[in-house]
Amino acid sequence: MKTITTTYKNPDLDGYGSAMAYAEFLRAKGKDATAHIWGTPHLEVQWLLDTFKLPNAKGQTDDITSEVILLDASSPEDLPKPLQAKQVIEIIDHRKVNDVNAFPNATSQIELVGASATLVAERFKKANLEPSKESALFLYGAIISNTENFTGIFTDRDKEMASWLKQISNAPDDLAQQMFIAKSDLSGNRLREMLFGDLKVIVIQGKTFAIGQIEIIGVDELLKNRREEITDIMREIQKTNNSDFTFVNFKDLEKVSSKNLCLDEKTTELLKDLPDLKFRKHIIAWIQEKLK
Ligand SMILES: [Mn+2]
Repeated sequence: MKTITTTYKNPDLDGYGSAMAYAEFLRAKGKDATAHIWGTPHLEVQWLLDTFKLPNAKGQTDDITSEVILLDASSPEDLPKPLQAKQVIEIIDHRKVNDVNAFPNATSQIELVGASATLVAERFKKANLEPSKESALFLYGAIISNTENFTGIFTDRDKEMASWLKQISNAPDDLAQQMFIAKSDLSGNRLREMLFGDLKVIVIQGKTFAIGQIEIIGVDELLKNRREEITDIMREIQKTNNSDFTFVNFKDLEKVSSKNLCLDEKTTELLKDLPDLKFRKHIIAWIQEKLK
């Protein structure tokens, strides 16, 4: 039986790297496993692949008979089409809001660590297996990226796995810095691609929210120089998704601060008493609570 490891479409490094490394883990266990990725991965993924000449995942597939393992994702809407929920036999994720019950044949490991990559690394460690240099770099990069180099959300388990993986991968000491600079390059069309690529559309109390997210070094400069362009893209996002509320969360990776740019008065009004929440998922949770 073939096994597909995958994650949500247009993945970040945690999704991509976890799928790649877990396929390697399964192959070491004698399984016929391959990572398949849908859409366009985030810039940081492409940067890591190019800079370190890492192997690419396979592209999308219409194989609806193989077993599927879902990483860094745990809701049916995250499952790339045309894969079926019943194909999924295992889920490894680190988010609180999940929907594992929608997968009738899956076992799941959901633990609130900083990255799914940490959970995958721990699988290697527990099985006394050492990941290849390439997989170690995928997982290390994913932990660094997801925890914003240990300035965001993380646990001791993430720290422990990161130092183990850094040794194996022989990653440069300034990998985080290099990666953050690379993903901050939103020149030309990249800005639009980033806004559309990392868009969360969610319905809360019957209202559609379209929430973009930009995590870069240099938020102030970006807002100063390209504000109008960003507003135009937000208008386009609103039209495409027919969203009632539209805003973008800008997180500065150097200053460890965040700002929200709202498309209209109504959205500004809704967010006016938002406390200092840096992460999109926390902002969403706050809105869910507020509109209850
Ligand atoms: Mn993740």
